[in-house]
Amino acid sequence: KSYNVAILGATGAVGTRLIEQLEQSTIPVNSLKLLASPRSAGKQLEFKGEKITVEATAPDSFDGVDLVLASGGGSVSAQYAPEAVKRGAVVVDNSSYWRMNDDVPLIVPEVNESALSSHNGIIANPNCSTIQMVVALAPIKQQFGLKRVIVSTYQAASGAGQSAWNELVAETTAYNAGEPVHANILPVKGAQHHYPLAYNLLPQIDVFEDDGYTHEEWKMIHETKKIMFGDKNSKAVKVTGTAVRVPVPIGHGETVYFETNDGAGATTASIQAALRSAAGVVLEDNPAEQLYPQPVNAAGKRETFVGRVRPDLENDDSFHMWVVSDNLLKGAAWNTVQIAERLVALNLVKVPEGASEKFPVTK
Ligand code: A2P
Ligand code: 11C
Repeated sequence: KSYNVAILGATGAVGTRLIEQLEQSTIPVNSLKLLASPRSAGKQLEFKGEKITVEATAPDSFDGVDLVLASGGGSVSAQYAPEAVKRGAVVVDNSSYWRMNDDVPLIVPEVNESALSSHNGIIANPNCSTIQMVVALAPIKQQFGLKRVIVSTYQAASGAGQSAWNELVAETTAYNAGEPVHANILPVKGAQHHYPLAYNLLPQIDVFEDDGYTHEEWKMIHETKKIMFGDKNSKAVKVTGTAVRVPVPIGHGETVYFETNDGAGATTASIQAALRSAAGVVLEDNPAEQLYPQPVNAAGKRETFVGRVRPDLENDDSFHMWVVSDNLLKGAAWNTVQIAERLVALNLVKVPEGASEKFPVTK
């Protein structure tokens, strides 16, 4: 069997990588539609050496489509995912819109693939900074349990889309030429104030909630609990963190402090061993050789890289580690295509009868 596939948001930073990752995947593609906004209609992009013309997205774009890979943003997925499911297509959605819906599994294949079997037509891909953290924490939780996580992120500009990445490059060029630096996008589109990222750090990713945490920080809390503990409000683990944008084009870094179960016997060596044999993880951890993960080395790779594993100096059963991954690949395009590969392998590319009623079409 081969599949009629559509990529929604095909012209974006993640969308162009969805095309690449699909090209390199094991999914048998019968036909591919590339969908974007009317601004991109008529543009041509390549898939397996063939030019495909980008189309403006409309509800009937999904007629005859089996599988949709979506990365056009929250409002685009809110509108079009129900249209696609109504027409019998299964949607793997990279936006945040559907992630917390109880009828939508939130999937990182290395961590909770089994939750795929209960899908209703929409499967959500988590936030990039959540994905790489849970890939590293899952093998540790499996062997030693997990009570608490405190994360600080060092997130690349491309996480905020192609336009934010372009802005970082333009700011850096202007700064180096001694010209005035203009910021119009970061920290978040539509905000009251914009600040330059070049030669700077911005401790704001997405908008602030009333409690002083940003929406990005809340996403990491709820998504980690839903993926690893099955409930976005699980009390079985404590999770908190601070999300920071850094002037790096690709590759999020994270320092992760974690507490394993009391007396579970975790040691630096046993945690390193668990990480070394974990799916999707590459351990790069040798201080004597100055070996540790770096965004420039992770860019373009599918794996999550982990190093600097060491015990906390005062808390028992507690450790620190440094986690890096390509936010556009494992954080987005690769995880999405990997979910689709698993759906194909498990024969799950079908909308269960009546399931589309869970996602009513809205105008
Ligand atoms: P376009 O390039 O035509 O604007 P990024 O995350 O890099 O900003 O990319 C966002 C993606 O979502 C782009 O492919 C963009 O297309 C697409 N997109 C934006 N708005 C819409 C819309 N209303 N309908 C369909 N696709 C959209
Ligand atoms: C960033 N993590 O780096 C964000 C981007 O929920 O999919 C991903 C937003 C999301 O800005």
